[in-house]
Amino acid sequence: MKLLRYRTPLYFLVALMLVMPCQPLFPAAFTKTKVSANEAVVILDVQQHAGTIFTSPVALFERGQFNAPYSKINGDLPRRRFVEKYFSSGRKYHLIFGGGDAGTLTITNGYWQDGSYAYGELAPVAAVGGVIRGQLHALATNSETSARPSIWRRAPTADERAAAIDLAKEAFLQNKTPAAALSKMEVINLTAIDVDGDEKAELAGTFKAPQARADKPPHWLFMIAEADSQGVYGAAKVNHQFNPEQTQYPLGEEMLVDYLDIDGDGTGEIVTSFTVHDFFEIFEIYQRKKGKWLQVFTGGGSH
Ligand SMILES: [Ca+2]
Ligand SMILES: [Ca+2]
Repeated sequence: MKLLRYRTPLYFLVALMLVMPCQPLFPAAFTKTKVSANEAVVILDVQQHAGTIFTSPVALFERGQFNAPYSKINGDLPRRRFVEKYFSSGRKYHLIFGGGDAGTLTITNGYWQDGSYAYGELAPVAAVGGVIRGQLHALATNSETSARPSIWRRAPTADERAAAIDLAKEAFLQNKTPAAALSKMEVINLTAIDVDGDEKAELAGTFKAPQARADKPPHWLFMIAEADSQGVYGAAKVNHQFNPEQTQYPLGEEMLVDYLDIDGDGTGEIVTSFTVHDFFEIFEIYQRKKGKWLQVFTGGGSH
């Protein structure tokens, strides 16, 4: 009995000694497993000008939500942390173009002091070698599963283009754009994509209706158009911009970046870039939910 009373506390002491150093490890190990299972998907914009690959953050997707890459209201630290985590030299991302796996982006140098951006190198698949430049951006992500099985992005056919122009004019009229401006409407960009993998094109277009006076700001329209079962296109989402007081151009111009299925529901989310103050870009993400396109995110960018 005495022995037992002696040995019991010793046993507990030894057990405690064994457990104590382990205790902090259990929550840490558990947390680590949990974080990697729910690791944030980062979405990056990729562009190329004069041979230089430039990337900036679009958004983070975590726990079913699209979030800003970092807080812009809490000083430099959140931006620095983002850049140190995602734009560290040598970090590799899946390059996405036409919704599909387009190769690899490797970060060479990241910068946080005057924004959040990085330079990098592309190892593109043959189909997109040299294509991603100027107006044509791509996306990059750490997600293994966001890409379509194949790249699907092309210029519209004559019929698709004619349908999109009619729909854009209609949408401009609904937004009270003067007929005089409409007569000079320009197609800035029109791209056929396939967000749902049915091999039928959805159209993403940017349109500009200039005012009579060249020094006055234009009306802008970004439109997603989808065909019905008869192949007749309708405007599925319209974003009209008119900023009559603006002095800087091209404020309001919204352009397709590309698309990828971030949440894995089988329909690609469409990412656009939007020129704002001082020519800096922010990004929009459109998601089709129950047949309707919703603007689910605005933000990101290098500044
Ligand atoms: Ca389709
Ligand atoms: Ca999706």
